Amino acid sequence: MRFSIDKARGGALAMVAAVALTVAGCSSDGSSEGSSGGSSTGSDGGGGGDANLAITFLPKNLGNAYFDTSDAGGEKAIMEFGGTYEEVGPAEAGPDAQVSYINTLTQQGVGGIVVSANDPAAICDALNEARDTGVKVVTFDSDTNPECRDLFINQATADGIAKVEVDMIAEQIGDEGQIAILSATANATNQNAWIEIMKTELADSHPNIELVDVVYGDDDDQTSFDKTAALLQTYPDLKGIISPTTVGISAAARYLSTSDYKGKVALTGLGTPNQMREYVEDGTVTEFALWNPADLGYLAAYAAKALVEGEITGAEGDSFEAGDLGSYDVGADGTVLLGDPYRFNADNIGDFDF
Ligand code: RAM
Repeated sequence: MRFSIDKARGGALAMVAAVALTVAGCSSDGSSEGSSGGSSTGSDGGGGGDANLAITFLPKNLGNAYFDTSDAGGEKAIMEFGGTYEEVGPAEAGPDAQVSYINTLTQQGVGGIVVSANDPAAICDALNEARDTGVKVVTFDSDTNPECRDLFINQATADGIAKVEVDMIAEQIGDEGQIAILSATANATNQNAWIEIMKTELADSHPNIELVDVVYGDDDDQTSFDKTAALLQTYPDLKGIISPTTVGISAAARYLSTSDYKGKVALTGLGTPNQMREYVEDGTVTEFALWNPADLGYLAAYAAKALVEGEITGAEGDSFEAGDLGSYDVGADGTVLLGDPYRFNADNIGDFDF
């Protein structure tokens, strides 16, 4: 079975290796400022002559299994090409929570920052100040406005991600009834783009499904759990929930699994197999989707390397090598596409470990 569908040469191996790295413990503690909060591996320089291959990953927040896996993929790539890996980030996802980390990285003179943005605009000034000093900026997972970064590594098209989620909920509730969305933070670029397309897709192709509410769990486990409980109380006829965030869907599944709603209210969206396995096995969840976060981080690290080494500028038509994943092209708006979303269910979830 191929996972990152078009580009999976060695992708499964990268995934397994990345899981091993995650288990080995690459993530940072949740509170420290700047690079002191991150782990550091690899060695300086080696792969790029004089190029500054000190590359730091800055996730939306620390303590999120999705980013543990994606950033481990980045670490694997950086170790392959002989750079220096670090991960820093805020304990809680918030629109400008990453600004102080970006400023510190700029002062430290890193070569590249790989960041998933909690807000399309709030970190722009800090990123552009970094770029003015020569730092290359790659967004991955959740973009900023395009003028604030050199490249965006997109996990899958927004249309594809929105459509798979709408298709899954429609299949699970018989294409009719009330549904709600439990999202991440209210400003998240990625979730907001997907939600807008989901609304259009529902209106165009599923006239008997009514989206009654969109609520925000802030990519915080307890907030997402509480928002799930509130949704079920507020809407007694609710037939299903879409949660386009790995934090939200796992918290919602945990709530449903011990409630009277288990097996009656459908839950789907975007999750990691390891966080969702028990809820698929106990019948709380039928099917959900995601891409390979380890491949996403791995690709983003190689993109940063290509920028730092001056091999590409991020212009449309540029192409670069991404280790085991092969060659990638830069598309419109400085975007590189990883692949397609993938559906996980009882038949295949045992094949995955991340
Ligand atoms: C959460 C984050 C991340 C998103 C995944 C699906 O981990 O919000 O940005 O891509 O869910």
